[in-house]
Amino acid sequence: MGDQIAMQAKSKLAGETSELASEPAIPRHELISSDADPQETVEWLEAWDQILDDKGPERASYLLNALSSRAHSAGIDLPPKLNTPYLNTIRKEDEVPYPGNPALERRIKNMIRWNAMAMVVQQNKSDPGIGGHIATYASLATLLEVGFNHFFRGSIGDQPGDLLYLQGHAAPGIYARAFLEGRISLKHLENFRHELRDNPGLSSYPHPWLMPDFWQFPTVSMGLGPLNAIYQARFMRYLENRGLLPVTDRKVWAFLGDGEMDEPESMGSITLASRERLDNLIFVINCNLQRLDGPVRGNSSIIQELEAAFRGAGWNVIKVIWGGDWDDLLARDNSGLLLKRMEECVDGEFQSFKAKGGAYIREEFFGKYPQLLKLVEHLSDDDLGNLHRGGHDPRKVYNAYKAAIEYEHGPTVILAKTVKGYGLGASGGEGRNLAHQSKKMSEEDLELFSERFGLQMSDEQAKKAVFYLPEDGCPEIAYLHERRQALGGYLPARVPLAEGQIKAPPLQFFKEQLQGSGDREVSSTMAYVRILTQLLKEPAIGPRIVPIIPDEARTFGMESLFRLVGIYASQGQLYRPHDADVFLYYKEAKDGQILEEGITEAGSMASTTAAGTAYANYRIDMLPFFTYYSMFGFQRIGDFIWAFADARGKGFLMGATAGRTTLIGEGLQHQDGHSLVLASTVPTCASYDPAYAYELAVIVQDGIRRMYELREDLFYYITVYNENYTMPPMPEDPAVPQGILKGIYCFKASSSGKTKVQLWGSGPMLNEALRAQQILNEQHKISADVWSVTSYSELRREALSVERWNRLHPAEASRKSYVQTVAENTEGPIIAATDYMKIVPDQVAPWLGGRLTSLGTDGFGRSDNRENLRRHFEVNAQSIVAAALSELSRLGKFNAKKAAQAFTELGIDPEKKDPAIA
Ligand SMILES: Cc1ncc(C[n+]2csc(CCOP(=O)(O)OP(=O)(O)O)c2C)c(N)n1
Ligand SMILES: [Mg+2]
Repeated sequence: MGDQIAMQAKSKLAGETSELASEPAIPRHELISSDADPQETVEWLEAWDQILDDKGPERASYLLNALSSRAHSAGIDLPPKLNTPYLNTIRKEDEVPYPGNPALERRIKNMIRWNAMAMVVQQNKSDPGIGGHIATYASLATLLEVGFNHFFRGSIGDQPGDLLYLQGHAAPGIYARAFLEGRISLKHLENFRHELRDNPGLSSYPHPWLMPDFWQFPTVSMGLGPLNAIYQARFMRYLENRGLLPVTDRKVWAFLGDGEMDEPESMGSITLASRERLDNLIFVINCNLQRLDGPVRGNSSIIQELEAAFRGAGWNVIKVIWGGDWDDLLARDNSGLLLKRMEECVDGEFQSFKAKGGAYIREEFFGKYPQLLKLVEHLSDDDLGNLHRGGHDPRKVYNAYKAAIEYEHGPTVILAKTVKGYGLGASGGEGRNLAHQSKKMSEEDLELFSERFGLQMSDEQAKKAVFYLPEDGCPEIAYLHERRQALGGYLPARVPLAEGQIKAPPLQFFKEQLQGSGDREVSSTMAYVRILTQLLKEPAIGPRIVPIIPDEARTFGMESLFRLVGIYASQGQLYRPHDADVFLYYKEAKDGQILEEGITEAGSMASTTAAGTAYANYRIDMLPFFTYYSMFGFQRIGDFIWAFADARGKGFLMGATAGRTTLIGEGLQHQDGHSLVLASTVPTCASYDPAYAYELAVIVQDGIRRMYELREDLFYYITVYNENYTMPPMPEDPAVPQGILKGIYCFKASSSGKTKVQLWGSGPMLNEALRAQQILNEQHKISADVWSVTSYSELRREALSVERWNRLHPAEASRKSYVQTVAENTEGPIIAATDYMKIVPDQVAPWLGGRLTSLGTDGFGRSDNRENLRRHFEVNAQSIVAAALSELSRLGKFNAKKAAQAFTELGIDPEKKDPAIA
């Protein structure tokens, strides 16, 4: 390829008119990449070297910049230089020696290597198919152990220490270390991936939900770790800049897979990290060149690709490619051919070198150039096979970490080249495409492994992959504890606040909402913004609130908050905003409170996660309110929300512009009729669909109480709409608040009448139910009770738990769920209307004895006004009336012919196309 370009360049320069003339023009920078006058080049380079020697790097760099500007003004398009040579970034001359006791550390690491492998191999012998991974940790061991022995801080003074995001598939290695530290028992190791036993074992991957004292961050779904780590580092600065957290040099370390970097979330926010100069953030990308199926970039170089992307984004990039045993070869190679060979090999070849061993490396790597063969003639094939990659050399890794923590201008990424399945042999998949899924090893490879890593055990023990149990008080274990104590404690560890720091205000605090809006028509979104504003102004709770918005504040009428509490901007406001003269100007401030994230729901959720788990990571209670377009929540970033739940996150997700018929005009992509369905799938998510301001106040007040005072691990999803109507005062019945929280209460009973029907409404559909109540009464003499259903999913959860109890206690008197009790005390068919899918009310159908008819918004949305949308989806008052008449007719309580006639008057077309498939 390079030669071809050079040839093309030469012929172009010579003005030849060959067939090349018809080919696309060669970019200028490729023309200048061929050396037309080597002698002249050498002279220039020597002159520059001289300046570097005499006047230092600053002057040398100045001159290069000046030349580059000159070239630019002469119209010469220099190639963007985002890559450095395929060498370690830190030169050998600049390295510091390895501190500590490398020999002891190596033995500790080898014990961990062995046990991490043994726990997976053993499990799969006794319980085939239980799974687990051995190859990921094998490639990562040195990268982690250097960190554990010298860098990762368990605490910083009285502050929590560094935050570690770990590759999920390397969990066995983390457990194996915790075992040596005495933090988990042998029984735990023996029951890896067997969590449901008398002696429960260890979870497959990092899950704070399952191991709440141990794991901090759920990472195993690829891409969550990198994005969450970036926003975590930013949130740390936010807390510091707002004076809520003392400034420390705590770091966020994120250990990531090279394959994982393909997830769009992984790299999607890297410019935020550099823009915010997050020097508290270190990415370590374990470049073992493989993912699950095969090479990450067989035909090119993942390290060079990542280097260019991160450098382009303004990160400090440190490449750790070659181990120390290459230093001598590089130093002795005067031809430059070794670097050339390193650079011309693609990752697929590097993988083969490791899979096929020393003789192959000699022939295929060094053998390409006779000079290189000569360079290694003193080395045996075994020596060549054992030439280390940088990520397996503690000294190289130590120097990279040291440089990373000392770098003060922004985030650092370390690109460490490793071998997937390092040391596991052919059966364990070392360097092979099957490495990721390998869970078993041959007896021969187990023996080789134990020999290679100097484990003191018999061949028989090795073949059985028994756990390595160091003796009490052996120097390795003493050293391991000594290092961790020097670094402030053990990691990972999750130590949440025992007692809450936020108290819910009394319900009366929200008297504005409880009193109703009088004649004023407002939306539930406006009511919510008032609630948020009141809370922000309340000194006892206000500063702990984190309003998070993905560029939609004006849509929701939240712009008054800009002025009230300011938008967080780490550099303050460096410009005078154009609207500075206006009261509600766009105020950015270093201690601003709002996280105005721009158009990233994923980033906003990552901020929500950092805020809603701050009680565990920083031991400070923070209360996020993440307000977003409801359509772009659960369905777009569901996996981040799932991880938030796993991390025991607290806070409020506010799905604004909710409802498939309430949000008008926007159409199919925007009208949300299913986020409540998706929300119901998350076990710790309490979702509500309130209609009125006082319902919202009751839910928010109780939510704060449960999450922050009672320390329950849950979060809330609440839909808020943009339809304006008068907000009634809260009914006087003292049972109403409990009904709101449980999910249903009677809002307006009928005056007694002979034929009865129950109308259930949620969100703005409650008003449609009230209109239907009137029509039924006035035109058909049917009396309808109207109920507000604030949460079908909460009703269902309670009903399921009661049903389960009944199932498990057949000999005892059966209990009744709340929804069943409510329904049994009423008469007639139940017509439920929702702006969400019919399956939302259907959640409680099993306990309603066939009485339920659900009207909902199944199908794709449309652009139109509310009236037409509600007619289209058959959820308007007329459709509710028609459904009531239809059900009563079938029960023989209403004349069917009259019902059909009423349909015509109501404007119902029985032959209309089903909106569910329209
Ligand atoms: C979102 C998501 N998709 C797919 C997977 C399944 N998966 C687990 S590990 C893996 C490959 C990981 O490769 P890499 O990131 O390079 O890590 P390595 O084990 O090589 O260090 C895949 C595809 C997952 N965990 N998450
Ligand atoms: Mg990989």
